Amino acid sequence: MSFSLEVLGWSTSWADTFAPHAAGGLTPGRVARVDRGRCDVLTASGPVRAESARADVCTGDWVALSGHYVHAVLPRRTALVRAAASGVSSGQTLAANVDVVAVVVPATTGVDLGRAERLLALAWESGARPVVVLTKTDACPDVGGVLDALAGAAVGVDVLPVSAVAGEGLDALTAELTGTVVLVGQSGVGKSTLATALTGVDLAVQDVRGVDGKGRHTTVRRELIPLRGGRGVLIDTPGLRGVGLYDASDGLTLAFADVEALAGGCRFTDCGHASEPGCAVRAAIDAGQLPERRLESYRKLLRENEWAAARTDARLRAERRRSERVAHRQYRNQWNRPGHGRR
Ligand SMILES: Nc1nc2c(ncn2[C@@H]2O[C@H](COP(=O)(O)OP(=O)(O)OP(=O)(O)O)[C@@H](O)[C@H]2O)c(=O)[nH]1
Ligand SMILES: [Mg+2]
Ligand SMILES: [Zn+2]
Repeated sequence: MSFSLEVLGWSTSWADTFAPHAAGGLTPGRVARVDRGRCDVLTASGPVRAESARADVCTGDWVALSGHYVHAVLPRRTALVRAAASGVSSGQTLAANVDVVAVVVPATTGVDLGRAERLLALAWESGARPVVVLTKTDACPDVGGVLDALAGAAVGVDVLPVSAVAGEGLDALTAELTGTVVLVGQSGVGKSTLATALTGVDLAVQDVRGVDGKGRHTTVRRELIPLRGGRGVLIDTPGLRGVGLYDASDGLTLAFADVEALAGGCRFTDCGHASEPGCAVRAAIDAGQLPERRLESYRKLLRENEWAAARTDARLRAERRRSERVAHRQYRNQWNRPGHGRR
């Protein structure tokens, strides 16, 4: 099985970036999946199982291969990054070089808008274009109501209802998806079922942890697969439980563009939208134009993001202190060596 690099997203601009590696006789390829120091790389002459232990590779990366060895990772143009597991103040890249981040939300009454907003902030921050995919519409008695609710949370973002089971909405969704598309969302929301419908590759049996008591397969690895019709590639991801924001202040501003626009009309530039006079945000809430929930959600995510940023700063400071101590010790040891007369 071989791939045209263009189908995988290769372009003249990637070729330019790759030029120095091409001059060195290296092969370009795109990382389809990563597991413990190895990865599957799709190249023009087929998939290559490559050694990547010393490279920081992620699904979606373009790499320069020297035989079966990842020699270099091309700089990422976009990246979907979340805060790594709690207690670690660093980011974890979920997918690299994506054009569209599809936030997958199941159609159920009482849809979790806060979770959608959090994922949309992450999606905006990546530099890719976010969309919301509302799955399982066949199982929801009030899709219209859910769409109305989502419209207030997914501001400036298309919301596309689909049912992979009934085969509804797939054409409209396909039309929106070009380039590299990543599906993100909680476990069980229907990402792999949708990915199977969009790629024709059965992702429910590809790389999953088997079937649980409810009769479903859980994805355990990120996987890049060409979309049907050569329009791009899809990355299916394991369900996200905790999605911490990581350095996502731009993403938050974009995800809450409606609140930001209103805030521009407040009398005070540092308005807290509490009880200040001339607060345009409060006025919109009082007039029923902005749900109070949305402002609260924005505040919560902003606080979380600031806290994460402070933690990152603290870690960087600690690292600097550590390296200063090491340098100091080396300096001292140098002077403590016999022959320096300072015992
Ligand atoms: N009714 C209905 N059920 C669906 C639809 N799509 C998926 N499901 C069901 O939802 C369950 C979970 O689907 P998956 O596609 O495995 O979900 P996932 O998001 O990939 O889950 P993880 O891999 O754990 O993250 C399965 O039992 C599917 O059959 C749909 O359009 N309608
Ligand atoms: Mg899955
Ligand atoms: Zn205000």
